[in-house]
Amino acid sequence: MRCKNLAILAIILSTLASTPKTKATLIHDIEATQGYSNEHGIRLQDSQDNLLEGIMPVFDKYSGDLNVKFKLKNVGDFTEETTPQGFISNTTNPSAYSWSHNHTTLTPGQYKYRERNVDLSKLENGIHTIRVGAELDGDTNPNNNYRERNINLVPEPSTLAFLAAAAIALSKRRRK
Ligand SMILES: [Ca+2]
Repeated sequence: MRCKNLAILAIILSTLASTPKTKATLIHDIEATQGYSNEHGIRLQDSQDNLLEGIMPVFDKYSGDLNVKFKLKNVGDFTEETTPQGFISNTTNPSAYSWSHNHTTLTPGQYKYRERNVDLSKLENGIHTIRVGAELDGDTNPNNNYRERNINLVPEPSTLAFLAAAAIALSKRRRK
């Protein structure tokens, strides 16, 4: 009986050894890296190179360009070509501002940083969403291609002071 069991075991082991292993499926996948930089995969700096921290940093839109930087990585198995992009939207204007980077080639495992200085002075005051990343036809995991981050654009302090002074002056004139 024991010999029979051993014989069966030998057959099973032999069968397992001769079974061809399944080849790993090769995929196309690029990603805007989540772990990069100070918030949500997007690094924001003002014109004095100060990092804008927090979930929704406040940016004086007249104080100079906003530097938007992100990391694009090829986490798939093929060399890929893509054109990274950036978009800025708000509740009233979904395409308030956009830009494209140079055409980019990424070999498997390779990453590149992309950055753009953006003039925000023409945008409305208020909350905007910055979205950066890249499209890739046939991407196995399209959910990681873009990252988003919000920013609150405010008028320059001197404008606020001017408006406050004008309001006070108007109020005094009405009292006379
Ligand atoms: Ca992807």
